[in-house]
Amino acid sequence: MGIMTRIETVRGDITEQQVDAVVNAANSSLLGGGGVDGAIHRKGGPRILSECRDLRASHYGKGLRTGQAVATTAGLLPARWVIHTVGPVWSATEDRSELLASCYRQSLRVADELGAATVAFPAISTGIYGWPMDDGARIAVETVRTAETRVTLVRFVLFDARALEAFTTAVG
Ligand code: AR6
Repeated sequence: MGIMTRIETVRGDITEQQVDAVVNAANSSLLGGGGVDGAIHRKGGPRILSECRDLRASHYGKGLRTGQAVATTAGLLPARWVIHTVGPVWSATEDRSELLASCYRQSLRVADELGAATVAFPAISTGIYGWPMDDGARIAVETVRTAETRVTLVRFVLFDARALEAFTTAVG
């Protein structure tokens, strides 16, 4: 199934992607933050936050766990849905790679549930959460490549030249 998934890397802003779903590098509160999360809520408008609040109240009283993913609509963004996932904070002493892989896998699972065929991902955990870019890129690409999904296009949207190079190298 994953063999049907085309992978591309572009330099750009996740909020501007014309795809079915964009993935948000959120935190467990689902109530916003900086980086990608801040940009998505700023450009997407208050509807997204209001749906996140409803999700907290109905299903995630303690917050969304690291490695999990959940969808809202996309408000004013060109995409139809935002898939919020919580990356792990980088640790030098504990291997949290499986949690980072889980973010990509669970986001694709949610995309399948929504019927989203095209999905844009940021480089989850590589900003405020401190994950080394090359390793984050390797995990992202390996996980998408081996995922069982009906998603036909995964676009990695990288904010700067350095991140674009890391992901392009990982795609090979
Ligand atoms: N489009 C694409 N990539 C971006 C954008 C953008 N608009 N803005 C930043 N990046 P981060 P994290 C890159 O910090 O590390 C928030 O406060 C950025 O350069 O957004 O998972 C949340 O609420 C980096 O390479 O996410 C959490 O508390 C990558 O996207 C926490 O940050 C991810 O950086 C999550 O930290």
